[in-house]
Amino acid sequence: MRFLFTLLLSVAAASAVHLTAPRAAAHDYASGSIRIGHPILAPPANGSDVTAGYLTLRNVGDTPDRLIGVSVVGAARVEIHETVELDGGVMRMQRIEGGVPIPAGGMVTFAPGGRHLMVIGIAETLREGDALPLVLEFARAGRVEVEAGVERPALGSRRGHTH
Ligand SMILES: [Cu+2]
Repeated sequence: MRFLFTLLLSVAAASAVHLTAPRAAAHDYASGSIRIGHPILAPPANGSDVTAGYLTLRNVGDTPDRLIGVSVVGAARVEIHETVELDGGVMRMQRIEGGVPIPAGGMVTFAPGGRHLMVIGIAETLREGDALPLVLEFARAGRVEVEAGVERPALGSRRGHTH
């Protein structure tokens, strides 16, 4: 775990010196009652095959749904993690098991400093402006493939990758 810790700190450090690339408008997707907002992957540190992914999930229906599976084409696996702040301000990352509920009329945010996708074993070197297919599977809305652009997250990147 120490290796991963060091790696992720260097992701945060590397992100801090990236120039902001010009971006097209945020891209959004729909499947059934689920709206998927602006899926992105943070640019990995040089040589790293691990990074974090962020997006928003909105349920515009009147029935609860659940995110039950995530994969990225070109990565070995994706875990759902949550960054929590312990007593004394120490940040720790933990894996969320059993999927993520999306309440009827509710929104679930994956963002730096909180819940995020941990993308592990990325086969190719990713740079800002690249994109990978991200496959989300919902209990009700089913399976949907979106495009996750490689982009530096806008908010709270200082805290995004601290274990
Ligand atoms: Cu994580």
